[in-house]
Amino acid sequence: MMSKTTEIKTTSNKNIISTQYDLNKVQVMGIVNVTPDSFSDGGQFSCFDSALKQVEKMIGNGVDIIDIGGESTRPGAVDVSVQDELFRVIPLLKAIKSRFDINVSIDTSKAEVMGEAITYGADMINDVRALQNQGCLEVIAQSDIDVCLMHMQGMPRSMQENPQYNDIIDDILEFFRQRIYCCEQSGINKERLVLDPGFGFGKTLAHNYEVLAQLSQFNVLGLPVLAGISRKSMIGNLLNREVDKRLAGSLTAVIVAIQQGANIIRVHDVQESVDAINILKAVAQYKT
Ligand code: 7PJ
Repeated sequence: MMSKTTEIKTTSNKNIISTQYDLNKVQVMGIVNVTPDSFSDGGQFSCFDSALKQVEKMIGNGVDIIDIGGESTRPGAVDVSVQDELFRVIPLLKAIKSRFDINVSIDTSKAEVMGEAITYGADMINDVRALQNQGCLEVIAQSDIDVCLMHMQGMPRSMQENPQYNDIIDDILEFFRQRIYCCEQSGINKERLVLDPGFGFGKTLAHNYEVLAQLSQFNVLGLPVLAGISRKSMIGNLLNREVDKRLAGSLTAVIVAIQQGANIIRVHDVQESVDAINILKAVAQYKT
């Protein structure tokens, strides 16, 4: 069961300058949102039910990790209480773990949710606030699960107002170095960490494309890199497409991210993303 997670831990990327990459180790993380705003009817039961169906379908399509999110982190989103988040996420985690043999990541920034998620068998914590909230480092240090540390400038409510950087790549690298240091100081082994530049989190359209173009620079830290671009406004705003018309743009960005050394891609459209990876693999066989 843990073998897939182990793969994340052992994935190292030495292709900082060259465009070679280990396609066989690329992992697909499937997004399962259990926030009321991601379901048109908003009902808890149907939310749970349809989430479980979605998970089953993703597994059939070759997903490696299921990422469950109970807090909306969209620009302008308001805070969710611990109780609400637990209520949305934990029953689904339990249900998935009792039915399927699949790695589960919990997308949360709350120490209490992290603790419960660990108790009920989560394989990874995906934190858009990179364990900066109170108590998070301690909870993670007491466990042995993997953690995704994401970069965000500002907070969801206001992060898109006027993001500014000296040099976005250097600034994100410096953030990663600091967070890795804090993790290690707290007793969290570096081998447990995954890094994510956080597309759309306190970044203009130009910032997002610069990060995508330069993604391989984050491999210098020797940790797996996760890219979450699927259906985001960096696709929609560039192409002028509503959220349900962003598949072609999302897939193209996924392919670029993989060619730039991404080890994990976080996507809504698992089947299509696995297809894209399989095309890359077929081509890679004949590369000289
Ligand atoms: C990300 C995330 C991302 C990681 C969200 C959305 C917004 N976690 N959670 N990376 N985005 N690690 O999916 O559009 O990019 S929520």
